[in-house]
Amino acid sequence: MWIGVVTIFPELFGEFLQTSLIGRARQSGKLEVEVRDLRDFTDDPHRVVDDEPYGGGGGMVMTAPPWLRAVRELSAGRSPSLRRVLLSPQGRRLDDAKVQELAAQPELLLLCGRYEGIDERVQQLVVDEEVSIGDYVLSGGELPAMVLIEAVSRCVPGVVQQASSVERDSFRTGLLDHPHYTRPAVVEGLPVPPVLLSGDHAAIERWRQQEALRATAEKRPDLLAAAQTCKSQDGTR
Ligand code: 4FV
Repeated sequence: MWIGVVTIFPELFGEFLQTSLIGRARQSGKLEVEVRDLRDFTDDPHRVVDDEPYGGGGGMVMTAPPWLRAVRELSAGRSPSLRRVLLSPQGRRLDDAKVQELAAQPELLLLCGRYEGIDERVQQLVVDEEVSIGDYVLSGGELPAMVLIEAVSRCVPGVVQQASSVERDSFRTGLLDHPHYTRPAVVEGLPVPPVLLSGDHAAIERWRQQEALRATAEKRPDLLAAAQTCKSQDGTR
């Protein structure tokens, strides 16, 4: 999978791309991430990328020409199915279904805005979709881009050693994850649930299912409702 990123702070991706899962995925060639500085696509001597908003009001807006040049130059030679994604609060909320959909694309180009945002005509001319990581405003699209890269990378075959653990991930099953325990067996008087020490794998699987359901009902009842709706829609009930 190839992921291009356009940002005015390419240095923010440094350690993130060298470390752990993403670092290994890039080393193994399963993932290629190309981070480009938007300022390299300006043609003015001061490499300016922002200007005052038409209509007044505070803050600055990112001007369109560098973005149009950047997206078109980075799209050249890429497959027609290249998905150009602008990270913004106006976007569709990122969830597991969207992660899986984006992970199925061979190539993604991520646009990271700053300031008050990017001139709207960029979205109209060279953006396929907007994605938001949540209903709050950040100072830039870089962290959302890293969230998306990490989530999508876990879906790339072979990136997560234990593929089964991805399949069992929260949300993939429509439920939250079951509780996890490891040594020591007693923590400040709190024991491990005995079934987990029983060696009875069928009983352990049943317990984990029950605990996943309980955690979901307790912490995210909306997920249960969604699971019910899906069930009724796909006629399995
Ligand atoms: C954001 C989000 C986000 C808005 C103005 C960058 C900032 C600044 N992106 N999900 N929430 N972006 O807050 O994706 O340009």
